Amino acid sequence: MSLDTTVIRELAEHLETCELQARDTPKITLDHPGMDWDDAYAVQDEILRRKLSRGARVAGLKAGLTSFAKMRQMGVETPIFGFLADSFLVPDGGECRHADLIHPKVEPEIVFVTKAPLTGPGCTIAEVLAATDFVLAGIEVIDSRYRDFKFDLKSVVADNCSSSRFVVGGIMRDPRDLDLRTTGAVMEKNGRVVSLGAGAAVLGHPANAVAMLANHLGRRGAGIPAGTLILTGGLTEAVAVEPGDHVALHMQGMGCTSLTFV
Ligand code: 0L1
Ligand code: MG
Repeated sequence: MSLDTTVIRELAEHLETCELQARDTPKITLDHPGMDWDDAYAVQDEILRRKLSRGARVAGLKAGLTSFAKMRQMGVETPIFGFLADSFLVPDGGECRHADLIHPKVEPEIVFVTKAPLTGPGCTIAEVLAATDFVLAGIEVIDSRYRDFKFDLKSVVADNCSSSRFVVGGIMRDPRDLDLRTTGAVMEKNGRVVSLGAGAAVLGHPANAVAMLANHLGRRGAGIPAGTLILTGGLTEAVAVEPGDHVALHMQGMGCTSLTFV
């Protein structure tokens, strides 16, 4: 760690205020160029602590930048991890207020829900599949707090990986019945196809994103509890949305999931 506790707290307050007030900010590493990965995750942890202290609950966890398309879009090679608060959840088919966000984008994701704890390091894709209760379709709405998307990876991690809203579908599937590598996804905006992909786009198999999350948490002395919902990362590049846009995700074998920006 290179930043002291006071600075970590100030950065968390700043970034969370930007999130809650839909205000953008220059990336935080401009003022703190020595910020390391532990500092970045400590800022994210402090944002979580602030939300929990006001009565929020953790609705799930997420892996980000797990697809080759997203890595290319961002010019990076490492996934990142964040949390989902209950206030981020939008009901399937529901509305999301665009004015509450800065410059939102949507991405199609395969969602895992665990039935047994997972711990790392050394967690494998086989352990993830054995510990998975069911999978669902999901749309993540990301909304980086950084002005004009000018950020670096540590700033993004501190900003809880741009987490903002998410929707999950209602059709639960047993991963044993599916080949998640070839599970196809088609995302439409206002009835027009804007992105399409398959599960293998996420690290070869989306369960790998869950294993990497367990290994990441294991290095920090934590794990994935049973009953955790996990967004495994966009199968495609993220797509910008405007007020009035209707976004629908058709995930093979998992039905259609949607939301409208109002
Ligand atoms: O969910 C994610 O893939 C995180 C993306 C973080 C960077 C961005 O805001 O585009
Ligand atoms: Mg995502």
